[in-house]
Amino acid sequence: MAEHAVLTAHDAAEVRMDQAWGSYTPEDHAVWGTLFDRQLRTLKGQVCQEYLDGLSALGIGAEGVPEFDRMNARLRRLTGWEVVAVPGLIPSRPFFQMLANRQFPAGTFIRTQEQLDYLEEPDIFHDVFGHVPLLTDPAYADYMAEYGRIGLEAVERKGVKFLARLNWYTIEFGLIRKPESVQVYGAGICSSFGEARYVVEDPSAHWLGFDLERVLRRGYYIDDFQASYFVIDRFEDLFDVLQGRDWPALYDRMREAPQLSPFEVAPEDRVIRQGTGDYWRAFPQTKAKLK
Ligand code: HBI
Ligand code: FE
Repeated sequence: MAEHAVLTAHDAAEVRMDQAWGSYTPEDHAVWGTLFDRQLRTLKGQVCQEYLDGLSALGIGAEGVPEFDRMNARLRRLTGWEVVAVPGLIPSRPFFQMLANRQFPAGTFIRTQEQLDYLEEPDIFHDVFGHVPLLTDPAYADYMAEYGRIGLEAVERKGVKFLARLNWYTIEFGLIRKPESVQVYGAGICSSFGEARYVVEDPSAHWLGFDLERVLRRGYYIDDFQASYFVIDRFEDLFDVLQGRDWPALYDRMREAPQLSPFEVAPEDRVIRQGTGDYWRAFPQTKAKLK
């Protein structure tokens, strides 16, 4: 699909495409297998059980790039979600519209052997290995659909910047506190070799108790590990905290409130773990701008 057509797309029908599973090469399937094996080893012991249950419920394994049609037959039965192939990042309106309709937009290209550790755009490994397994969990699946519904309204009320932060600190980089330990659930961590190790091994980052307004006010950098992570106790809490809000009034208030840096911890933050900050003191901060 022409780049222009995707960027101007106003609704989901215009961006969805066929996965063309038959066009993956043996190298593509081998890259998937390498990433899958390595990442599962890295995640064992620190990713939440709901994620691992989702991987196996959907039959996502190391043998090769998953076929959306086969995966969707199982996913639809579990939570009514389906994975839809799109050319890559799509405009906010169709993105939120698809989530509200329980359709997860996933890129179909896969990174090359040379790009194993980092790539700009989310590829099918990030989208499917990172995001899809938790869509089998009913509470998380409900949150994702509700997030889409609220996002659709946010497009009209200039709230997308705040919804992007909510996405970043939950769907992409969220942590969940279980009786035995704080564990990973965010797709950006689940699909990243480096960040999955950083979160667990490196004491630099702050772990803060999830609070909607602290999240909506906290910026983030897209091209480095996080300086702060937010921790929830249950996926149901994510859905519950979205209920009964006057979102336009909240966006106005968040625009007026001082924006929070990811590096700082304030008295209003519920600190679960105070980070040392060594990581970002050691490395000059990112070239990217604060989102
Ligand atoms: N498109 N395919 C795709 N995947 C995303 O995660 C995505 C997107 N478009 C917009 C977007 N995310 C963000 O702007 C939202 O998370 C706010
Ligand atoms: Fe993502």
